Amino acid sequence: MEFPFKNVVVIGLGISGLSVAKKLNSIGVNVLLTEVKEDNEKKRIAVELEKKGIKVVFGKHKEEFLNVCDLVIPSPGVSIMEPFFKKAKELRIPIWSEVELGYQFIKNKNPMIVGVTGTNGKTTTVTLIGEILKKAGKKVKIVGNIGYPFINAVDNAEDDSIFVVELSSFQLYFIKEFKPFISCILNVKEDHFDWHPTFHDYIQAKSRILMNQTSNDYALFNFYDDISKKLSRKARARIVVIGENNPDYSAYIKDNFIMSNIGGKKKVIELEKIKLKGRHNIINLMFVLVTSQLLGVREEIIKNEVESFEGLSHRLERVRIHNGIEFIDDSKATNPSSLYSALDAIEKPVILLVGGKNKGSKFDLIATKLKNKCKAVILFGEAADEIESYLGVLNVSVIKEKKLGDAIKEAFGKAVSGDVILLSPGCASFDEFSSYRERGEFFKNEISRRIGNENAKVS
Ligand code: UMA
Repeated sequence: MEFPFKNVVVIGLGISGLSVAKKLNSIGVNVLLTEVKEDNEKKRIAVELEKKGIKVVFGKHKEEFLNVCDLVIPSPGVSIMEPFFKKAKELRIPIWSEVELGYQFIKNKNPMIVGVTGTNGKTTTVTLIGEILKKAGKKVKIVGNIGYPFINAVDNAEDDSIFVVELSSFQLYFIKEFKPFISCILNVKEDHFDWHPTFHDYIQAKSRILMNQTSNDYALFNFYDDISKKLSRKARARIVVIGENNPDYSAYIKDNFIMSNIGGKKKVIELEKIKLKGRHNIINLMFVLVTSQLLGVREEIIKNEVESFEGLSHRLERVRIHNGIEFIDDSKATNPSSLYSALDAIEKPVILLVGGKNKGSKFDLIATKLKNKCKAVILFGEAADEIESYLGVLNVSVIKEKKLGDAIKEAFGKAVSGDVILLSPGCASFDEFSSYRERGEFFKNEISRRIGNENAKVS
């Protein structure tokens, strides 16, 4: 491909920015990489990049960088409220996300792309679709928000490769031509108020997954979810509906089976055979089923993969059972709606560990759920006081701790046989940890430490 831009400013030296800078540099584009945070690791990487001719500037994203610039590619984590964008727009400099850049490199090959977005459940859905396609013998690239930039997968893509792309609102915000053959909007709940100025802005960003699709493409919607359902009105692609017991829908639940209408009405997956917990996961599986069927995968393969899938780490992951107490790591629940789904999925009395760094979410809808489901609520981290203010009016008794470690200690003191100790924070982890993964691992290690490995019984 003849790349049309000579001078590109890349914002952020993380996974995304690093991949973009290297790719553009490899095709002879002048890259200036601007990064606010200067630490030893980033300085080390910067030295390597400078050797290749990539200019790295630490500190504020200065407007003067735009003087010699014909394209800006921000990392997903750079909020739309960053003033640099305003200036770039004033100067009419195009802004692309890394996903758009990746698309530009392969668009002439008419690529087969499955794009999955939604507030919760994206990684689970994308992973399972990818696994099923692999089992069916397809050449699959699982990329995007899952942690592997799209741009890294374009070089060795073959004509019959299928890209399964996890898409955050941050990545969709700056697409231009990116067009999936199959789009999935799993659900849209309040989240990321630290990036988007309003919920409307977040919804708009999610809906951009539809904007370049045509009547040759498919758009899958979740009719259990009000906003996903509403967004179906924007679709130009063929609409595929996932929903509750309605035989006109493409996938629905009946007689304890996930039913499919693709290629004739039939029962495909028996709910009892599914290992994943929670209603929200059944909906994710319906998306997986329909997407795989649309791509021509045999039912038997889909059924086997879905039934044997035990879920991903830190997502309602049963860590162990000890003395009748079950420990569940749901550290990936970084917003209230995800916490809600977790509580919905658990039948036993819950001792809940909730808190961390709030992303501007409200906890009012969760409050009643907490009151009904939780035996004890242990708040921790920066958001503890704020969450407490939502619970106060409901007379839910809470304990507050500064650190997760202390909250876990409290939970051990409260739990008896038959209880669940659930880490489902409803908040980001960045006040105490570098990621939800690190927070989840800390939880698991603390449990092991407190129980002692030899006593622990995993079942
Ligand atoms: N930075 C700036 N200026 C800013 C903001 C950030 O210079 O205004 C710098 C940071 O100091 C840091 C770098 O930019 O050095 C980080 O960029 P980033 O936060 O975009 O992180 P990456 O490492 O590039 O990872 C990104 C996605 N991160 C986010 O969306 C926050 C990863 O999704 C994604 O896996 C990766 O690209 C590959 O595509 C993570 C995520 O948390 C998992 N996503 C959100 C979520 O799932 O809720 C949307």
